[in-house]
Amino acid sequence: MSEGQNTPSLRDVYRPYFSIGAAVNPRSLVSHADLLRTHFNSVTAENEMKFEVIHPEEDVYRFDHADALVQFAKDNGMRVRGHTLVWHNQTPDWVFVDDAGQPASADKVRRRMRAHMETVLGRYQNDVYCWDVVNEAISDHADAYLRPSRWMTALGDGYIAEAFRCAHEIAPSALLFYNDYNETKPDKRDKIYRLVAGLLDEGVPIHGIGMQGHWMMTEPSIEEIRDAIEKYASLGVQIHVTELDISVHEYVHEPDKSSAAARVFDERLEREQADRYEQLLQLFREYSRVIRNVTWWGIADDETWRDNFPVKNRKDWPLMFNEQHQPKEAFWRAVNFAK
Ligand code: HAH
Repeated sequence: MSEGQNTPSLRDVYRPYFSIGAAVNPRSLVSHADLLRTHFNSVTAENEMKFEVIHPEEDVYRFDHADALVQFAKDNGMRVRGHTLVWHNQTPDWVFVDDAGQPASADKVRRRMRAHMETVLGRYQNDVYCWDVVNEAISDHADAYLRPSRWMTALGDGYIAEAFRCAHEIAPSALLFYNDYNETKPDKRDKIYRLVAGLLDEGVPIHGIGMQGHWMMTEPSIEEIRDAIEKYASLGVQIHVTELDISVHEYVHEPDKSSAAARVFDERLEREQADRYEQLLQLFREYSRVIRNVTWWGIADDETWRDNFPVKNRKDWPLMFNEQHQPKEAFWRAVNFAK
């Protein structure tokens, strides 16, 4: 069956609740353009606005891919979520070293952070309405609070507050988010809460929490997700689900990755995943007062980072459209709810 007149638009069905987003890349903007135009009204760059891509050398900015994404969004009446400014990953070494190859001074790193934001936030001032200013700054370990990172080494724990203040000065009308994964695990959830509560107490401009939503079929439980939403919402900030996907595999931790069994995405699995998505979207609708955007980390199952995470070369089927770009059972459950 092809995408016919009778397929409702996900974004139109969800208009009363929140905007519907997808992470895109230069290839999928072409190969998945029809699905994007029909079902989505928000896009996030999967990689093209990350530091190492957009600002690979101190005097070199590469805007071609990000510009194309912004143009696609404009042409199709979509909004753009910016991802991401300050992160321990996919940030080039030059940011943290001086001409002699030694760790750069705090002042130097601070100036570089500002220059990066002035150029990137400045360029997209009118096109990107919100930014993941800081990504994944909280530790996954129970005995640690912040994740060690080169930003923190250079600037101290205050780097997070600095990043938000700087972003706000440069783009005063942008909505500024803190974004993280494992955001529903009680220990990490409470640390994210503590971080954002502390920033708000200090008067730091932060407007939202991004819950990445890289989840599995049974974990986290709906109750855990609800508890996290409640806790974050109690801070008075908005929530975006920024990187949603539901892997059909068990999560596999480091040493035994190779033993992870492959699966076939059969009818039973498709139905189980649809049950999961039905519950999730019902929960999100219930909290639509605070959840203002839900973004999938991809568009259709033919192209997903989950094929290589957490296990390399293991096919996964985490999204709402199948490998042929047709709506999956999860899609029909998402649009056919009792209003
Ligand atoms: C996210 N990290 C990042 O925010 C996103 O930019 C990236 O493209 C994919 C997922 C999730 C993550 C990871 O990459 C590695 C370990 C844990 C979690």
